[in-house]
Amino acid sequence: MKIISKYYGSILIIGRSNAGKSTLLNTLIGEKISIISHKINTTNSNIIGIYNKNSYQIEYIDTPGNIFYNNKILNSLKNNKYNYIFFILDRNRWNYIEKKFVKILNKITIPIILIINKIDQINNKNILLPYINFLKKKINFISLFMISAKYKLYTNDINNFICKKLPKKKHHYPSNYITNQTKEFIFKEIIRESIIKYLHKELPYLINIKVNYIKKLKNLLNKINIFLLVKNINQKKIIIGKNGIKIKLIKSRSKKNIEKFLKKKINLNLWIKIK
Ligand SMILES: Nc1nc2c(ncn2[C@@H]2O[C@H](COP(=O)(O)OP(=O)(O)OP(=O)(O)O)[C@@H](O)[C@H]2O)c(=O)[nH]1
Ligand SMILES: [Mg+2]
Repeated sequence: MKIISKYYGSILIIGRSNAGKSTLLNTLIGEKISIISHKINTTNSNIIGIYNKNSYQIEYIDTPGNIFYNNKILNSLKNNKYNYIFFILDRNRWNYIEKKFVKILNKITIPIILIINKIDQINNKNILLPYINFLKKKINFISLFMISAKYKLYTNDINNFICKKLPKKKHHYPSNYITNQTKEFIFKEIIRESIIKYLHKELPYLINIKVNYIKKLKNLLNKINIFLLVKNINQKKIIIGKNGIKIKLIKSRSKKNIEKFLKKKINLNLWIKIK
């Protein structure tokens, strides 16, 4: 019997908030598992996406933009838990935030892969060569990709490149897994994404979301009950919006995206409760 070798590796994706880390994770996996928005601090915990192809398996870990005070992530970097690090740059944006990342990265031994994202938004491509020369002086990286995570430009190259660089190792997840998050967690994240989209300022970060997922028998629709727990009546009124418009938008967008994720219709109920 022929024994097929397996290859496995783990990659941490870091970079400033809004650089497109979650967008890239979703593109690499080919499914939306990490939420995205144009506002900052969208991702608030590590999200794992798993890429499977034949004998290769890659664990991609999406992080929140602000990792500077996150001891768990900082320590994991020191402990060489990852095979590679993707440092995502938002076009040629380089200021004190990137400098803070470089300070951390220059202290560790994990190989770094630089990714310049949103190249679809760089009209003057002449800036790229000097920028790359500048980056070479700032940071020690083994490879560089220029991509558009949103429009899936050159993103396939990344998976192919990493597959070739993976060590021979047993797979960590079953081959049909795309994430290790529970369905309830993903539903919660989808709802949070809609809340961030339709509500302003800090309110989305104050709402506590509870999900109750009830699987029904064959012919009946699975039911998802969602509770948005808020502190006071004012917060409740803001979420409901004038004539209930906000809550309707949050509900219909969440339902649509959960159905897209599950690839089936659901019955979704949403309640706002004051704690
Ligand atoms: N034009 C363009 N927009 C992009 C690209 N990649 C991501 N975006 C947009 O950039 C914004 C931020 O994307 P996210 O993926 O949420 O960024 P993030 O780095 O995960 O942000 P945090 O979770 O807050 O750390 C969203 O509006 C995306 O649609 C790209 O390649 N091109
Ligand atoms: Mg994110």
